[in-house]
Amino acid sequence: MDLQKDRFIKGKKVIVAGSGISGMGAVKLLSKLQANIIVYDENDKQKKEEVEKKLPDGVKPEIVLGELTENVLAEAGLMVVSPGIPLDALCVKKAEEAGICIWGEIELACQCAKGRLAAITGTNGKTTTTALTGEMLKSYYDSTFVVGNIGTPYTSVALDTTQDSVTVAEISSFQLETMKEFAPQVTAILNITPDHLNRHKTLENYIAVKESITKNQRAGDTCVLNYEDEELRRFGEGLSLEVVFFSSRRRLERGIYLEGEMITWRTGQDTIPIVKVSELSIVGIHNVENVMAATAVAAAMGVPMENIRRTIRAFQGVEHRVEFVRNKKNVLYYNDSKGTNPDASVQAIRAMTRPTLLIGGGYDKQSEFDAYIDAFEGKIRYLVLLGATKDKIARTAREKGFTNIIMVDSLKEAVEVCAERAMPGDAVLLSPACASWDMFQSYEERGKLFKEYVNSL
Ligand code: UMA
Repeated sequence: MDLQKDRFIKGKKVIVAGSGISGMGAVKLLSKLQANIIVYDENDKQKKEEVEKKLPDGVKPEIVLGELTENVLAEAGLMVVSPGIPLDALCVKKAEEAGICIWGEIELACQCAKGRLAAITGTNGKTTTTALTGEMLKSYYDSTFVVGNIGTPYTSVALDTTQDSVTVAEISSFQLETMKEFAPQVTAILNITPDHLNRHKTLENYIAVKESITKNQRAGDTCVLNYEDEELRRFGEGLSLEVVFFSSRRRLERGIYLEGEMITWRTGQDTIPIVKVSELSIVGIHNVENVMAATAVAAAMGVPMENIRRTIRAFQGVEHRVEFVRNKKNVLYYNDSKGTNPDASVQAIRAMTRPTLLIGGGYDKQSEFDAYIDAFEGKIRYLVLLGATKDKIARTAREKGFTNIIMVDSLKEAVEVCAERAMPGDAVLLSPACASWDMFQSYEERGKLFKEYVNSL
């Protein structure tokens, strides 16, 4: 590792591609390793001063916006790529042609971090599972880090880790594409349903990239998998690792499953009751699965079962994931801005127990919305649509006989329309089934604005 760092980093020219939060994390780490940093961002609509404001204190790298020229590429040894930049982006292609080594931001962090690492991926549930696993680790270990797609770049804390640290990372398919030596001791793949197909092109590519999370694991390492996902079951049966399966639908010979109300773990000899479903504050069967996965990951990281139980009972969930916002005139408002693909939103719709006004639509990832509409099951009173996908979703809904559709131009208008039409006893749910990037910086911004509009009703 030190060899790699010396070769590519200390005193060397390193290009950080992307000036978002990953890029800034990478700059922080690279400046401590005394690299000669260039921050590159394709977006030339932003000003250099805006990028400067985001930089860590006292760090003044060169900033290049727009075109990546040969001059900038000359003599660079490494390009650290942010997850939002696809590998076929022009800047990456140019760097490759110039013989520059390409690392993702997570790979850079792994090359520099110490201690043990658990990495969690999957199409849905990874933020909740990572947050819960993080709480379990914190209940037992003094030095715990919770990083990755959840919002804290791994690079921003990698140099604070020690041999005694434990880290749990939420890892997206975008981040997996650029892994080289990334080797977590424990991994989990929660589920795989079609997502980000505009980037990965085919479902096969997307599955392969998700499963590559295990590629550098060694005998004795653990991989936690959802038995009810046929692809993952097949994958797990072929792995020569310690595989822990979990299932919310059947009893397993070995693994974690539901025995009536009780989440139960059957190991070789023992049957261990964990907690009852009624003890969870987070709702829905998908959250039972998240609890099962977090339990398996934390146990593999050495957390005693008593700490795991205590943490599960106290866990209140994460922001933007079926988050209760407000009760106004007996209408309950929920923020599920993190419903960024149809499958995530299906889970949120299923978790609703009242007649619901649903706000959907957003950035076009070329998803299909049949499952989203099928999940309505007579429960959705109005579908309020906005964003790039609104016509596509409306078409699918009409084809399936759902016509209570209202088109709006902004999230504010969506909230107002819902407030006008909702009756006491209803719920209003923002669960767009789409990413936010057509109208907002991020799903967090979308969720925060939703809460602001709801709270000012
Ligand atoms: N950019 C380019 N060229 C491109 C694309 C982007 O220069 O071709 C620039 C943009 O102009 C922008 C910067 O790159 O200035 C943004 O980089 P980024 O998109 O990688 O975003 P970050 O702010 O670094 O946030 C990323 C993750 N974003 C994405 O993967 C899109 C965050 O996940 C993550 O929390 C953060 O790193 C820390 O690890 C968000 C997300 O939506 C939550 N993730 C997707 C998901 O969960 O479905 C994968």
